[in-house]
Amino acid sequence: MTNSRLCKRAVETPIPGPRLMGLLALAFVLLAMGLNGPAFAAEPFAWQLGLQEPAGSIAEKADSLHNLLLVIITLISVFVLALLVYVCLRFRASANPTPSKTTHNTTVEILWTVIPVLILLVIAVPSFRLLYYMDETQNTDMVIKVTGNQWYWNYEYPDEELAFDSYMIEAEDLEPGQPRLLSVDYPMVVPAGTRIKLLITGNDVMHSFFVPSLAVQTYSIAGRINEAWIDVPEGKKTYYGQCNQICGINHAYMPIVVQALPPAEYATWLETAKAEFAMADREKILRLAAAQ
Ligand SMILES: [Cu+2]
Repeated sequence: MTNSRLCKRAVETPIPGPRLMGLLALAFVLLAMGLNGPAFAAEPFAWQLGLQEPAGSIAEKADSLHNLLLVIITLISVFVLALLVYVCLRFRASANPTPSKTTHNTTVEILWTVIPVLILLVIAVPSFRLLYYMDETQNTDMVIKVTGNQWYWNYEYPDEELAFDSYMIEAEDLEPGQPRLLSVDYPMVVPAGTRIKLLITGNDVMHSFFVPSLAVQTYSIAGRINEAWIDVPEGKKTYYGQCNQICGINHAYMPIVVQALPPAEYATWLETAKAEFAMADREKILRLAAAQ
């Protein structure tokens, strides 16, 4: 297409009126609301607006803090924009030919120092409350050790003496209903309605254990163990996440799947997992080594 034809088309295309733009915006919002993901899985969905639906007490608190901040930053942005527009119109050269030479105004200076400090204090209270809440790893029911590797995760259940690797399922091997780039062969299975302490570490480069709906995002660093906890709600549900620390060529291909099962189903899974993923009997290995 030549330039002149492009220009012609641009001229011919009518600019949508404000009413049409409003309708489009409304349609967009309705579409985003209607395209919610399935209730049994926590994953991103097409045309998503905002955060994933929060799961568990940490995510709910993080979500409400996010919503509070959104209101505050919107009000501040609108206020600053209104000031800018007012200044541009009121003090433009034609409307204000002899500008004032004022350089200081004590009242205004005190106000623009004190008000932001007060806003920051208002934000700090719920923010610190959430930080300390996320730190309460002592009130948990069980422990899972999570190890980031290039490029897969390893989940270890120290109390059950089992551990297994979790690899992404390639696109051609996906079964119907399994999301692409998010499904794994062996998910981290957890009992629903429990608080789980995560011990997150790494085996090579830095990774990050990130499950948005559970509001956990913790670095996995070799030689260091980071603590976090998740509050898995009641009900059978799958929570999807990804490594979100750029960790090499297959960074995008080490998703995280947390599969919450009701207690009875979890117990059944535990039996099969123990048979399949039992860790080596350390005592036996040491005895054998000593006998040689
Ligand atoms: Cu990684």
